Amino acid sequence: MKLDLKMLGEEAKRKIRGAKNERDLDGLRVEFLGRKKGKITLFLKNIRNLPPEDKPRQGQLVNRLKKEIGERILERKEALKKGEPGEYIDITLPGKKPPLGRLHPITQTLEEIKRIFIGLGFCVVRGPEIETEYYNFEALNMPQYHPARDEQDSFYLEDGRLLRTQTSPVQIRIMEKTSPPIRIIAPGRCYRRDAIDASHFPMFHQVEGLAVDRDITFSHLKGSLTCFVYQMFGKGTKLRFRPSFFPFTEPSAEVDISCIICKGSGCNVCSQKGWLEILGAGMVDPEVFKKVNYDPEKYQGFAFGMGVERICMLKYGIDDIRLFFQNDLRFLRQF
Ligand code: 2NL
Repeated sequence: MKLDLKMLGEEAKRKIRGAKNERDLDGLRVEFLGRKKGKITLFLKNIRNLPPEDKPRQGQLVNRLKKEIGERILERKEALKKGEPGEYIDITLPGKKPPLGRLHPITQTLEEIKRIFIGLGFCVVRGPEIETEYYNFEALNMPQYHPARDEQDSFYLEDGRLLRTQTSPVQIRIMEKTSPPIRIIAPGRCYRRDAIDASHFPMFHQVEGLAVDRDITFSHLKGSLTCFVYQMFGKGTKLRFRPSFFPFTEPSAEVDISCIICKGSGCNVCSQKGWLEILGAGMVDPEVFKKVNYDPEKYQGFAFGMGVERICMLKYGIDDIRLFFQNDLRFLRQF
């Protein structure tokens, strides 16, 4: 009985604190103190059924509560008139969890690539996204009228400069300023006038790498890229170097890894080939060294370039590059 009265008191006080206007409070007065069916009034009426020795004590308790609730209703009315906020805030409730952000999957992949090459002794370098034709093409052994320089393929500015189509110009700029040995990676945004489809987007990210020293060989390239692949895709991944061509490397190779889905037996992801192309690489062409005043008789170098979106798609089994740029949280929250 005592406990019920206490709980009733708490209920009444809570509701009074939460009342938003005078009408709420009038309703509460009826609910608790109403002459006929008020919840506290009923307690008072019930006293006559109690054993005689309990009557005085209980009567005192109920009357005290009745008085207190009456006073609180009046107090709250005054407070509302003064414009105090109608809502009662329970500061003991746990707070709302703020939604946690995360890094974009491309940023995460970029960070992972950087971490691996930093571990191999490479430095991270940056350069401008707007380049001259000299740095973007000529210094890379792509002279005027080279097919890769087609205006249809690049975003040109009115002044003849263009958005870089790869991050190699950054490495040219570093070589101009620094003498060997160098070991650098150049991550960043690149731009090409490609029609958008599942594997092409006009803006994408690339990481290029370059190592120049005396006696650098193709073996150094194979060792470095094998180490990268083992860390990025797992120790059990196989690598395959296929002969290829780039104007800025000779010899050149395209590097495949054994399909991370079927492990080489053939599936949809690798189009039944068992292999996935992940990057291009080669030994720096002597013509490139001449452009930056390095003596090709004295120095050798290896270089490679990879698309970050492609690496990320292969690592996580994503089949459409456009997902990276639509900012759909249902996609982004999965990383
Ligand atoms: C690809 C692969 C590649 C390079 C980039 C490079 C940079 C300098 C000198 C020589 Cl400064 N090479 N970068 C080399 C081989 C491949 O990119 O698939 N590109 C379209």
